[in-house]
Amino acid sequence: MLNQLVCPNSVIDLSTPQIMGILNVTPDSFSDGGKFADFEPALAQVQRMITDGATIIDIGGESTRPGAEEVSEADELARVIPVLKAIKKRFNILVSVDTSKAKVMSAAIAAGADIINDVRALQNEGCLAALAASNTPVCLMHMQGLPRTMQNNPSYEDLINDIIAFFQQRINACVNAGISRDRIILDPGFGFGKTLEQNFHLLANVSKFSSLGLPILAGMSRKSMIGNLLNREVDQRLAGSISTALIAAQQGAHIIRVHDVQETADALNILKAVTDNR
Ligand code: PT1
Repeated sequence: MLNQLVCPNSVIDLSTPQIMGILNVTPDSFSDGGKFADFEPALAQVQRMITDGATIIDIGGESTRPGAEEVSEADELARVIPVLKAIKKRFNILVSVDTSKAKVMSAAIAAGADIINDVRALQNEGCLAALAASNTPVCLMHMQGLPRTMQNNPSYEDLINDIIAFFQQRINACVNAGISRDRIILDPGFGFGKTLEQNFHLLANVSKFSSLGLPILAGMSRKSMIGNLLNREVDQRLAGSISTALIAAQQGAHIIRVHDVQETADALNILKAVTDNR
């Protein structure tokens, strides 16, 4: 039974869907990256997400939304590691670090990261080795192309089967590198090289990924698939975001990555009451 995920210093209960709260660590979040007081707004946001029901906080220093440019290793380290340390010092909460760079992964693991979340599924140089040197779980996400150009004409032979084949290939690469299967989380990558119709086909078929026997993570919060379907700007996508979260959870997604933790927790608690009283 797929009921938990073992991290080096804790265990994540996966018997009900868990909320991963998104913490934005963009360059302008701090006036002067380094001084502890500069993290107070970020720490206040973490406190709120914990109170609202998040069990994992996801921090990332590289924007991966469509069109985004890559960021240097030095900039990413400077953005992520100090805030990670500050969070782990103040709170007893699991933290995942959203990165595709081996050096950032190693530094994050050394600084107490509980999960590595890689939208490039450990395909960059040195990443398999960085994870193999630890016991930290990793989320392998599917993306076609790279953020800057991924929305230019994405195409698949068969969307779901192509993603499953990609997962099998990356699971094999992990296991061959010494990362055991029970440390792997899978994410089909909503919005990463997929058309509007493909994103909704993916949402309709989240349950298919259960055949791989690993935890599933889904992230659709405030994304273009919601905005373009409903014709809503990014600050008007809450109802759409909650709806997608619930549809994924109902199909067995284990971890839902969201901005709006309190509202998503309410929706998931409604689902839990239905499930518990079936
Ligand atoms: C995700 C994810 C992520 N999404 C995981 N990590 C982002 N594991 C960052 C849009 O279409 O789904 N899973 N890390 C954010 N990326 C995007 C992509 C943001 C697309 C917005 C869009 O608007």
